[in-house]
Amino acid sequence: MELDRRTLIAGAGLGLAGGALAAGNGLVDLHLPGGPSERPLTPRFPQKGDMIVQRVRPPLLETPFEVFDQGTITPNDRHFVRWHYSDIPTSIDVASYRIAVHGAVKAPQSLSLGELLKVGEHIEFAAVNQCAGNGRGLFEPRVAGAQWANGAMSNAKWRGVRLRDVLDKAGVGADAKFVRFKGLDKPLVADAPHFIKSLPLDKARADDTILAFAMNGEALPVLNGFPLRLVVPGWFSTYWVKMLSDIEVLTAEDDNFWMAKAYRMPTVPVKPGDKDFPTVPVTAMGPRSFVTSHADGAVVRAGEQLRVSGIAFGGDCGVKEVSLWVEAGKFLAEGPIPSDAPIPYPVSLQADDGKFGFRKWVCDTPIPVSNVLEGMTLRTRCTNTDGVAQPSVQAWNPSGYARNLVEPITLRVA
Ligand SMILES: Nc1nc2c(c(=O)[nH]1)N[C@H]1C(S)=C(S)[C@@H](COP(=O)(O)O)O[C@H]1N2
Ligand SMILES: [Mo]
Repeated sequence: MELDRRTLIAGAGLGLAGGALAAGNGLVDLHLPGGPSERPLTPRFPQKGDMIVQRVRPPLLETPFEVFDQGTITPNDRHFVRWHYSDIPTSIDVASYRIAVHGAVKAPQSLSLGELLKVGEHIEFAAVNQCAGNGRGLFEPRVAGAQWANGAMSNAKWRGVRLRDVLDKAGVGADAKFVRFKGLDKPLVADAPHFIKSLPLDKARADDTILAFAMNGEALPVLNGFPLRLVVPGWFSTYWVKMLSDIEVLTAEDDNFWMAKAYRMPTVPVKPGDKDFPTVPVTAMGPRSFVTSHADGAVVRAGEQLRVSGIAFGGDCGVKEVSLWVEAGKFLAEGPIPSDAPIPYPVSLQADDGKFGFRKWVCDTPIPVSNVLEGMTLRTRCTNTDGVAQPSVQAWNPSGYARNLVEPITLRVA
């Protein structure tokens, strides 16, 4: 791929003027409990198709859920978007772009993209990019932050060079402990903390931690981090620093705001209002699964034979199995799978794109819709290859991170 000598002009700017939304494609109801639930749908962001607008400045764009039914790879123009600050370069001059490697290294580097692409082998794999706050808007009681439904995740084939090869070019010092990453985006106010994230050295040197220059065979969309981003498959995308420009090797744990204060999970049960509880950084993802053939609240006909399918992912390992329970009757509230639940329907896993990607699942038998029902509830549960299954109830946390419980969808019978 020709990345050198290319200047990308991102059109009218990344933080669109509010007026542009008026020319959108209507509203989408995200079925969020406890708050306004409708969001505009617009194709008006550069290199993006129809996306759900959670925020304009900085751009927070959610993938409409039906996209996940169209294939396991999310097209680049439907891949979700999240930035913390709206000062994002709208034009990148690839010829002058440099990646600095410095800190506890023997030979600090300032690499052009051309040089970076030559540091080692290019590898490619599918991996789910999922915001730690995906599904945050579904938490009850409500928590602060972007009110995402479950579309703050996407799957792509990432191609890049191993971070380890880049680190080895600079020669990592014996006292190195963490590696810190920064992109070209900046806070709007001078004293706000630049968005920077760090990985422990062993994760930074892992076989599949890469600096990706391509996504599904094309250059990254500007909003997804053109020309280069960190990809840490299996870990939440807060670590997947976009428009990467600076790599710093540290000799101690990183105490910057985004590591020491933000993106942390309580290690003990907490309730709204609790303070000063112990926390650890969010890191690895857990298993998840979804029905995609039918939307929550969809209307089905009595007598119909439902063909049900969806997607699953294992988190930081592959998918072992997906179970599907169907309960008939009145709408059932969120909660554990009842102990008298019927035997799950048989589910087959489809083609495997590698352990970090979405896996399609299909229910092998048509599910009959009885004509005496008001509705039916479908629940799916993924168990990953480490034997970890989605929980049926999940502890609340104040930032709404790492949601992965079994989420029922209800179908209305007409
Ligand atoms: N440079 C930079 N990289 C970043 C962020 C950011 O604000 N700036 N946000 C992170 C977070 S929290 C998420 S969820 C992902 C989103 O990646 P995407 O926009 O490609 O979907 O980018 C990550 N990388
Ligand atoms: Mo995120």
